[in-house]
Amino acid sequence: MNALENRPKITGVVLSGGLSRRMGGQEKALLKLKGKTMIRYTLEKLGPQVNTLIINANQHTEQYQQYGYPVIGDQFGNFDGPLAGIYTALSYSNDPFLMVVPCDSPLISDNLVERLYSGICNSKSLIAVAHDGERLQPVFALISNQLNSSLESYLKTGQRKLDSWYVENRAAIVDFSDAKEMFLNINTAEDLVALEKKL
Ligand SMILES: Nc1nc2c(ncn2[C@@H]2O[C@H](COP(=O)(O)OP(=O)(O)OP(=O)(O)O)[C@@H](O)[C@H]2O)c(=O)[nH]1
Ligand SMILES: [Mg+2]
Repeated sequence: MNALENRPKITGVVLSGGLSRRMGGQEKALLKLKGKTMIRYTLEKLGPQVNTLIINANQHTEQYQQYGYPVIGDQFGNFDGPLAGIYTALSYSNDPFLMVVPCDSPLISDNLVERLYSGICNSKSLIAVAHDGERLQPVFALISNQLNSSLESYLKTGQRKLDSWYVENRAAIVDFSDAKEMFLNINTAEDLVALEKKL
């Protein structure tokens, strides 16, 4: 049976609500890598692993809408960081789980969601977050929709750090040290050129 039929529904969100300062303010998800925008790589990889896709972006909404998925802007703060995007997506989605990925890591693996979902099942935690063997990768996480109000309270206290919200909720940490290339993160024009050469 298909993995999607065996588990609760999952909305996938591509977080693309940042300012791309290290890219000189150019919306990095919309930059091309081998003729294809970075966000398209992410959407194509994540799409088959989830039931619904949404894009979280605060600028260039019309361009994002061309991918055919709902585009939602942050409902909290003003470029207050990735947790604001996660809160926005949790509020928007009615599915039991939200799969969060960033817009600037185009090499995500085909079994990312499956492995994080196993982390949830094995731990009974409401969050599973990826670890690359050296450090936590907090924008690669599977989060239960039950945590919507916990996150709202956390943000209202003025806190913005993903890591400490995960600790507060006893997130399960899932080891991806065997697949760490997926966390390659394109923040600068040099990063983009280097990956283009590698592919
Ligand atoms: N929704 C939302 N997402 C954000 C925000 N800031 C960063 N992100 C997302 O979080 C992920 C990691 O962001 P970074 O690469 O660290 O930051 P960035 O703002 O995109 O780029 P820099 O300005 O160069 O740091 C990316 O997918 C960003 O789009 C924000 O204020 N709101
Ligand atoms: Mg980044």
